[in-house]
Amino acid sequence: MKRRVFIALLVGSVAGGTVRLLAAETGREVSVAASKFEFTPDTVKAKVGAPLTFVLTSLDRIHGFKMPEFGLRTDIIPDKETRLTITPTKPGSFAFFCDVFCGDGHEEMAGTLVVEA
Ligand SMILES: [Cu+2]
Repeated sequence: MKRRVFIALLVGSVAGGTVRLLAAETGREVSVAASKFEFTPDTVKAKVGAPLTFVLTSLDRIHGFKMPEFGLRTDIIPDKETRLTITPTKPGSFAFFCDVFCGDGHEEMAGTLVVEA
């Protein structure tokens, strides 16, 4: 009897691990193109608890992609896809912006991640 309970727990924990593994995957993908001096699109929607992968490309030069609320940043390099996966844990609007100086309009180069519950 004890042995049967132990096996049931083992299966349960393996199943739980699989679910966590899936949740850690890339989820929905959203392509965002960086160019002087904008992100296209500049508004991206996400859902709490659902992984979202930004697929970042640059149309001209090196840009940056920074999301302070998520503690993330990356360079966006021309002719290369840069992927960044997040799993939002709370609803709200969160800024992302370029943090590599790219010219006179650099300060305006920003967008918003809108996370819905
Ligand atoms: Cu810039």
